[in-house]
Amino acid sequence: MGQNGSAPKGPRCIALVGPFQSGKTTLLEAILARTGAIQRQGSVDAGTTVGDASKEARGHKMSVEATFATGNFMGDNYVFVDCPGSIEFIHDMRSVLPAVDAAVVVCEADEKKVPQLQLILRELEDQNIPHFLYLNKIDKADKRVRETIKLLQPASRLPLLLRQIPIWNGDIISGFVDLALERAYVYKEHAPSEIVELKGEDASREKEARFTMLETLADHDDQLMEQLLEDIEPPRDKVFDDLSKELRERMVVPVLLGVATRSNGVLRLLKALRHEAPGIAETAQRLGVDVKNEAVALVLKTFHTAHGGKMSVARLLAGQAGDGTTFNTPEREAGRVSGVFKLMGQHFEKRAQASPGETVAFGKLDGAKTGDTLSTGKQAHPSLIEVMPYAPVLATAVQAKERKDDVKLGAAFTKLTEEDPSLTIVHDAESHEVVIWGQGEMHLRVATERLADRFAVPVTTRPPTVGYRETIRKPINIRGRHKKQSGGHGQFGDVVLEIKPLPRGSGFQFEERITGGVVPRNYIPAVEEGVIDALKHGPLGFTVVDLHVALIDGSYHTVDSSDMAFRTAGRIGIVEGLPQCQPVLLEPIHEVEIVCPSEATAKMNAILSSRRGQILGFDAREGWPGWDLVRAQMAEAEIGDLIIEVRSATAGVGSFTFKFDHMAELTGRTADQIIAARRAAE
Ligand SMILES: Nc1nc2c(ncn2[C@@H]2O[C@H](COP(=O)(O)OP(=O)(O)OP(=O)(O)O)[C@@H](O)[C@H]2O)c(=O)[nH]1
Ligand SMILES: [Mg+2]
Repeated sequence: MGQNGSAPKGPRCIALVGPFQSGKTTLLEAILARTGAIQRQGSVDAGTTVGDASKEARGHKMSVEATFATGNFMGDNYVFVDCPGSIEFIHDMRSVLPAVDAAVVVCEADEKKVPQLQLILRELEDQNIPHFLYLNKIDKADKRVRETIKLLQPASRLPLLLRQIPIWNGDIISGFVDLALERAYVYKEHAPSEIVELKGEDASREKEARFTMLETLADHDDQLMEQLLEDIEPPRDKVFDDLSKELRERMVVPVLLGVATRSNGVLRLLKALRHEAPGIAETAQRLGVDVKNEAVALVLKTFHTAHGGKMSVARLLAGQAGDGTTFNTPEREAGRVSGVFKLMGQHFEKRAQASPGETVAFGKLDGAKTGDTLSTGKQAHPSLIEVMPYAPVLATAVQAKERKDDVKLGAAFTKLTEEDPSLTIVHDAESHEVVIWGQGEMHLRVATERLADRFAVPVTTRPPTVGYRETIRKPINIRGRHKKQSGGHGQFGDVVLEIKPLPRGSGFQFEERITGGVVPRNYIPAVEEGVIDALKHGPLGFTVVDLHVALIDGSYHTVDSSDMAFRTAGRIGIVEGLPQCQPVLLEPIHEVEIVCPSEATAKMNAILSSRRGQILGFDAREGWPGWDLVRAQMAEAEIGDLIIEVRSATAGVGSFTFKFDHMAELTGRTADQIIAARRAAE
């Protein structure tokens, strides 16, 4: 496919991804200005960009969700999706990637961001998504581009293919040479670069760099290899064909240079997308869309408008869809489209029906969720992608600031998790807390801000209660006697209980060994109830577990005994008995698996030891060269904010999963503090 040849026509969807703060939102702004979608390029620092328009994003000066913006370039319709860079908000990128034709990975010449880059490239490699690298912020470059490529290459499994070299003016990059076109350009601020003569040292550097580019391309093209060996200059169209083919077949990652804040390198990027990136036909094929006269769409994001209407941002992969189209998912009815909208950041505009390849918002698909495959055929189209659950790493307990908002809070949670599937809401039956689980500190902060800003339910937060328990270490026999004689009917129950510790994880067992009817059969269940009741709140303040209670003796009164009296007697036995059984605190211990770049493994070691962690072993992380996996056992209380330390020791990329393992005895100062805190809270 030559520069002027049969580039795919029609609507495209392009993701802008990349490490934290690399300039994606700025690049989107530059693209929109360049394509005339907006009058003037705004800036992140001034809070005037199309992306990051929500209160939370502006407030934190970072992207916290994907922004969709529509533009037109040389007659084709494009939707660009500006994805957040922080790993805590990676869910929005994951939901969008499967449906895009290509991604532009915006990155910087910054060694610290290489692991993040690797993480993102992984996603693209695993999902077979063609991608360019846009090496941004070259206005701040302090190294040679070739060195930067060397620095970044380990993050990519595919070879990075430098397509442009900079023109230096002293210490400043003032323009670039395009190695495929063999033309030199000087950058103009907020205007297309100007062609200049390629001469002198730049011309010889160009020859050398172009040869390197062609050599890489020739790795997958024997004919080109022959031409290079025989010193034959390959025709320009042939080079463009190879560039396009090798991008689409995921053999190389072309690298372009730029300065997003000044809109430098943006036109070349757009042209490369236009001529080289695949279009909807190829993308539908990659996804395995089965086109049989029906509309098929993938839901990329869900949001609720200020007036409460649900919007499903979707890419139409085949067929037509408009007002009144009824969509289904493989599992359920998605609903009837009420309104098709063009997206421009937080603004959406009603438009006519959508055609294949277009990315729009559909109104009122109440049964649709992010990740759903929508279709209109008699039989629902099978799911195109597998939606993976998100492992949460941090939790906060939340409560409506005002009691009257409790009901509203429930509805707000539904919308919140619809918009962000990487949040999980858990109602803890024991502590009566509502806990939000998420991907990190900022993620949870933004979630609570959204509850207030978007859904009008201000909340207070606090750390969730740890699931402590207590048990006993010594057996005892004890009498529980309840006798009341207050005129008229009295109350009488009398039991003897044998209380014994059980091994960890046994829970609670009850047994009756009454002989001779000293406690009549019909009262025995009441005794057990009384015991269970008392075990909910042991002498240390926690639920008592891992013990065996036997009813071994007792007495009754023909008139005054009752279920109630025996229940009380059972409870008294436990309340009076347990303090004599050497009660001890139990804390939940989890098995934790931390993944991190190998440079950070020693730091993980230190973090784990400082948090009473027991390291079980280190391994190389399977399939992840340069990464380690550290396994440890750790107390739940220490896992609480572990992610904050892990992230700060790994430039934001480390993470972990955890799973309950066992309860362990806890004594000493830490235990005393926990017990005292519990008493104070009660
Ligand atoms: N010097 C320079 N600064 C830039 C350039 N592009 C972006 N910036 C600055 O880098 C900072 C981050 O830019 P954003 O566009 O918000 O980056 P982002 O990748 O969208 O950030 P997240 O979405 O939060 O990951 C802002 O202060 C920008 O002004 C550039 O080309 N040169
Ligand atoms: Mg951004």
